[in-house]
Amino acid sequence: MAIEPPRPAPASEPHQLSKPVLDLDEIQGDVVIGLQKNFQRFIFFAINDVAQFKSKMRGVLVERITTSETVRARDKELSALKNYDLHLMLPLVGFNIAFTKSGVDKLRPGVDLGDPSYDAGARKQAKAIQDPVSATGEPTTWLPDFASHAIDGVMFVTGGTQEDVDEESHTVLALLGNAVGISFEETANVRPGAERGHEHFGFADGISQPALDVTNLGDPKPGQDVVEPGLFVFGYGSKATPPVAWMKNGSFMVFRRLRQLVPEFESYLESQAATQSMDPVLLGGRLVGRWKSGAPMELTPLQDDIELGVDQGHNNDFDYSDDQAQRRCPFGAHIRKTNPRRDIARQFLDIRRIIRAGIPYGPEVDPAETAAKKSTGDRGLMFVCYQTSIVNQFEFVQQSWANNPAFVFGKNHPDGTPIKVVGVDPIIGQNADHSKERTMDEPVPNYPTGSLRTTLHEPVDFIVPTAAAYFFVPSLDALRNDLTA
Ligand code: N7H
Repeated sequence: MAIEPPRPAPASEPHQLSKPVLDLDEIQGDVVIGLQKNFQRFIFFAINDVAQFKSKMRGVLVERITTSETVRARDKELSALKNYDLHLMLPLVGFNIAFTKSGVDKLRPGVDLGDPSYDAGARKQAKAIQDPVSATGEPTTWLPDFASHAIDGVMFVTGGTQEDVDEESHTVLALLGNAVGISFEETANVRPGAERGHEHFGFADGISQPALDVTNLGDPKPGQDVVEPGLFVFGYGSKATPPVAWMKNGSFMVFRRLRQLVPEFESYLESQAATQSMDPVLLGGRLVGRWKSGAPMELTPLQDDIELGVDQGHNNDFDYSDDQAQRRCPFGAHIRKTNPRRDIARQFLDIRRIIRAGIPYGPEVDPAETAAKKSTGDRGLMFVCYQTSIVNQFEFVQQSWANNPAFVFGKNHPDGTPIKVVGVDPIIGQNADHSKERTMDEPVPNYPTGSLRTTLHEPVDFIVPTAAAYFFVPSLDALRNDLTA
């Protein structure tokens, strides 16, 4: 297998010799580490003048791209300054760019990047992943403004403040001039105050990611599975020889704008918990697999543990292997459905992993919405994930795991009888065609020791897909040469 030439390693670390070195100067910053972001502007665009776009990209824009190396250096600076609150003052502007199939076709007509789902695009794939679609397969819940415009690419502009993001967005758009037209744009932002780092249902996010088996991204955290880098970046490991040579140091990106029905979710927790004589906070945690603090059910099933929630040395250090009767974390919980850890063999797990880089969007819940138990504001998650196969990674997790009520397979009740319906993922599972009743096997009220159980009924999809697109995120070299020749 051809990999990057290994860097000479000290004699005391012979095991390092076979590991690849990621070319962090070539990989865009959001892919393997994640751009630092309080605010993120998503600028979806169409290329109107190919020659002009190529010349601006090659000439000036590529120099503005934030690489993974820059992101890594900023992370180091930030952690050094954390105790002094000075990190808030660092200039953290980031800029990345990616292209849909139609965008790549304009820049390199006829090239095939080898991923059928990328080729088809998110709109055509909506039906396959059971998003709500019309009889003709058109998504029915997408924002008309997004759905009605052609999208050749997206620019991510990130920063510490709204002003920084506005300024950089203005600069890159001015540089591009008439070369592009804006199809849709929106600024997302982390939630305020103590909710920072939490998504709109209130749960801490961005805790668990796969670690890459490379020499130059630091050591894995306890509990973090180490996986081969070819699953996320072309040019390494299993993807040492990409379908097209210039895909090296690139990645596929999935974008989904997921509206979250927060008052509806809260009100469901209240009413359902009442029927089970349990605390709604606990029920919420069991649907997700973590308490709001981030503390995993697997390690603290009966009460939240705020210190554990933020303790990166422990908050991801579990693998379900000693919880085969789902006494601690339900098989159907969101994080167990989307990363079943040792519920399945590594050879079937690693190939499905994704690197997530989402950010919340929209206003906080209004008291009137809480009172009415109904969303009027539009809020949710700009879900972003990276992988080298959209069909085998994101789509597989969404369709064959989250939406599939039978997954995880082969689990038994404490009396040894098979569990037929583990449940649709209560957070992201889509059941738009109502082909199956949404239920989840839930060993309440007498977990973690008893053998009684109940079935939770989930009448609503609490997440509504309102936009989606599939992109390729090229290396800087490809942007300087192959895509702009
Ligand atoms: Fe999920 N949530 O708030 O409930 N997610 N997610 N996700 N998600 C995770 O462990 C959430 C979505 C994964 O390794 C946490 O970092 C919400 C999609 C995976 O143990 C929380 C939305 C897909 C993991 C949420 C949403 C995934 C994960 C715990 C949409 C893929 C890691 C924090 C609005 C198809 C699992 C953490 C692991 C974790 C929530 C979307 C997948 C709190 C609200 C679309 C792989």
